[in-house]
Amino acid sequence: MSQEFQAASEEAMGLRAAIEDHNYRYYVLDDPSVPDAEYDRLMQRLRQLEARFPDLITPDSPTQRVGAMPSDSFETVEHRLPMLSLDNAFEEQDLLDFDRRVRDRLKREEEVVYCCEPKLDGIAISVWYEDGRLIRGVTRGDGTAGEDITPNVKTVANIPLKLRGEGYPGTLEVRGEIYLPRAAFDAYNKKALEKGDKVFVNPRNAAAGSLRQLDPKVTATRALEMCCYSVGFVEGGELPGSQRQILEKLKEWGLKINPLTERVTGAQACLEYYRSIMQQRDGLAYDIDGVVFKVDDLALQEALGYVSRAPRWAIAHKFPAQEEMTVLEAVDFQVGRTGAVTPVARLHPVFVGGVTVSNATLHNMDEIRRLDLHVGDSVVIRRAGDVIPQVVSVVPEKRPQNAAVIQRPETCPVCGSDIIQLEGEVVARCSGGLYCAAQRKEAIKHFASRKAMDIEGLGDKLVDILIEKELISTPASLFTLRVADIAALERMGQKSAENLIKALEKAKSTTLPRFIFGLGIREVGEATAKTLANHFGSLEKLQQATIEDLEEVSDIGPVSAGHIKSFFEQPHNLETIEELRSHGVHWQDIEQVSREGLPLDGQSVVVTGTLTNMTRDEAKDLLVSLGAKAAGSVSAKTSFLVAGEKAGSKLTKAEQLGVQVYNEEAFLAKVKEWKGE
Ligand code: 9MJ
Repeated sequence: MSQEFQAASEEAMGLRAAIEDHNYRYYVLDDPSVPDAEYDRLMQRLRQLEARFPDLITPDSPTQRVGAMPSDSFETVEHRLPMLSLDNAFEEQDLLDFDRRVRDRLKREEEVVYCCEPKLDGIAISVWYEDGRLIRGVTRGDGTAGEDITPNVKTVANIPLKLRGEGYPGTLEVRGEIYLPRAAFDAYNKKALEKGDKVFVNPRNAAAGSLRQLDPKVTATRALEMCCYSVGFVEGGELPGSQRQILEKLKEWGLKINPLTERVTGAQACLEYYRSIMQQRDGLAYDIDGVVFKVDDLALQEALGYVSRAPRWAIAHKFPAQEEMTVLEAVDFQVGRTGAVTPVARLHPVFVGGVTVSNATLHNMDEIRRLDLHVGDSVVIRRAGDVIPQVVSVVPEKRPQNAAVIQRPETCPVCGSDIIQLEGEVVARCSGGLYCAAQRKEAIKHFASRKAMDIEGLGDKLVDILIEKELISTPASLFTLRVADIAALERMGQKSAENLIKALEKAKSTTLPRFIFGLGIREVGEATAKTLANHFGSLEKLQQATIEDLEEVSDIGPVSAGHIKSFFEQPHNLETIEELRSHGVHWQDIEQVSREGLPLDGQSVVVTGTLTNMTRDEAKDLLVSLGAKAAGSVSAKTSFLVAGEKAGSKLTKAEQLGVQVYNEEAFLAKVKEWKGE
């Protein structure tokens, strides 16, 4: 036996064991530990070895059967016709080779017509209809036999229990994919997280888990859908002669087919279809992992026939994987503007979702515990669309012995201040405030940003450098910068230094809402800053506002009111504001319209619930134009409450406090009265 054969034999054995293991986890436990791309690679490698050394092929090699064993908790039924899988194309060349093989076999040079379909990433299912009535739903299983999950299939809302129209064969087996739309997946996981239940790593596992429920009532809650793509066993009737026409028939009979299905001519048109669907991928309501091309003409399909696992007349052209496996090399803790300490995964670089990823957010320590993440772990990374990369799971069997538990530091990695996590909060914060360079940096970046002071040319990188060189330390110190300081920095010339100083000069003339937003008070975003500016009219009035005054502002609740109050209680914040003013930062106060003489002068009002004749904001504007102050919450000082439909806690509170309540009708009548109409 050659040494090469011996090595190949050992490798094949290892691959088979690993693949069997993954199959078990995937099909039986609904809990795969590696991404599909990794599984595909193992299979691909095993096929390669077996092709090279055919003696290595064993009857039970995973390459010799279609899928994996069904679990024994449902009854196993044999498929009348096997449910085949599809060969994969990963590169454009693979697809061109496929088209070449098809034409060679058919001995024709003219181009072939293909039916092109998005490849849904769900669970393959066979659904039987007898005389138009659904009698059975079976999973694909190993392709030869699957599990009878009829009660569960019947809960899938878009599968008709009785076919529509006429002309369907007496016996009709329809095949397709059951999947969970992304929105339903997100909603399910959000709830599961809140309840402390197990979350699903992706929509396909959620669909699998939902279909394998022994209690169909549970399946019924999961918002599953089915999309059909072919027929299996047919008796007692005729079907049309092409894939595309069969799909149209299925649609007539009430079964969902994919609306993005297209009939095209030739391999180049297939590649165009592939590119077009890839562009639409992120905007679709469901996950797809590629497209499928099928020779459209059934007579040609028959002429082409099958190889053991798959038809010769179809191929799946896969998209680049959105999930990949890599190694977690370290976890760093980053400090944000408000001191929030966020763990960040440093990864061995991996190509996923079309880019190389080396960092992923881990959100907080709860997330690290939920994932049971250790440094050194192999992890599954998902990057879909423009969403930031996520760590979706750990591959436990790949954990090295020296894998380290991840602990949050006790003190800030940047300034050394204590890190504090308040009871009941998931976020831990550095207590250093503006003493902490990280928080200072973020505060300055926020202050300079477009929607705040809009200092052109002062990007994040430059702020980092200016802080590191100790040229600035607070937003106010920006205005002490001189051309020479900046020009001396690496990659900054005289010209860009002059431009920055000009931009700083220009930014000094600002508006009150921008200035308030730029201060970076917690929970005070752009919209709230505007509301505060309009309500109080000047920074002085805002600074002097009590919690009660603040809570009277529409949309300010007790939490934001508390943050605003404590911001203006910190001496260093007041110093920064004074300094900014002394450097010439200025704005115009907002003139407070005199309310004197208006019918609602001196009254504080609250609007809640849904109004039918106007929006809540329009009602508030109307009240303000009549001299009232529109507040966000009900207190003993509230003059009256306007309560629309579905009013909740504010109405209850008003009733408890004996505050006057108007429903919409009474309110509109009152408005007429106030206006003297
Ligand atoms: C999916 N998954 O969307 C097939 N598929 O056809 C489509 N799968 C298929 N076709 C024959 N659109 C076997 C599998």
